[in-house]
Amino acid sequence: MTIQWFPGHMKETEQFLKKAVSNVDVVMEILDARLPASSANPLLDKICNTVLRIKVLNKSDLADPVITRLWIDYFKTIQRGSEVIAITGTDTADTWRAADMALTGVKQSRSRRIRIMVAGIPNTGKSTIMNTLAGKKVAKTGNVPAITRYQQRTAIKNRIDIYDTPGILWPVLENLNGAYRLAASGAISDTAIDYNDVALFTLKYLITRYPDALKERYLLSDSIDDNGGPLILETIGASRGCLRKGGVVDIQKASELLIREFRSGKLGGISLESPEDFLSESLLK
Ligand SMILES: Nc1nc2c(ncn2[C@@H]2O[C@H](COP(=O)(O)OP(=O)(O)OP(=O)(O)O)[C@@H](O)[C@H]2O)c(=O)[nH]1
Ligand SMILES: [Mg+2]
Repeated sequence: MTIQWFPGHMKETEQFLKKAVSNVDVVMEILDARLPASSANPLLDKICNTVLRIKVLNKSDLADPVITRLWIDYFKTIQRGSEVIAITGTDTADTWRAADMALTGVKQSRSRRIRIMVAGIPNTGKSTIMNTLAGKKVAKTGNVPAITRYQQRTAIKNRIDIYDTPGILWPVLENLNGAYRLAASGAISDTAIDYNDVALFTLKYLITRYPDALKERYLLSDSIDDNGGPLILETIGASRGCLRKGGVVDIQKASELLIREFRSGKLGGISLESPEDFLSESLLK
């Protein structure tokens, strides 16, 4: 199965970013801390290669803190020179630490305001971060992708202007594991994904890496098989009342429930990829 989602406003945003990027002082690239490699947009690498950029692993409250630490080390050592920070975008102190890090390399001048651009894939928390820095709600946010459709500038304290931009993906999501992780995280519209496929992909990972979290949340028996995804969905569906007429488990509903609960952190801090996964998958290409 392939997953693709590149609506028109993303192409327009790509064109906008190409023009606008040379006029900003620094770009804060907002990644999803649960999938820092899969949520890195290769288009942004190309567009931003001449401008100062820091990586912000947002939603770190939803990620596995041990894996997030590994990612920070990975970016600092393997990708030498990358400034990187993990934050929770609703936390003011965290978010200002990220902004201060972004400003470290910026030459400041009394005659001009500083321009920070916030960019990344959909639903990683860009507008939330702008709101937190502004100290009030200036942009709409929401837990579905493509909430922001147009760029928006907001003046904040310390003579800084923040430019929030719509989340963009790239036309072909060639890495299928990466596409599934994006789908599980909520970066891809529900209309472009098959929930059952995404739930089975997510379960396979959870069974291997987070079996205890899975067992605890869904009261599963002690032994869960590596290929036990379909059975687990049956169990979740039956215990949570995801039923069709005649009491048959509705696997679609059970899949939606699992993904919804993963996205909102009900299973605890979970990361969908580690640097090791990323490196071994890159070698397979
Ligand atoms: N748990 C958690 N939720 C967050 C965090 N940051 C943002 N969110 C939530 O994530 C969802 C997406 O946030 P937005 O700020 O709208 O994301 P965006 O990147 O602007 O999305 P687009 O405009 O669609 O590209 C919202 O429901 C936010 O409340 C965070 O650090 N932790
Ligand atoms: Mg937004």
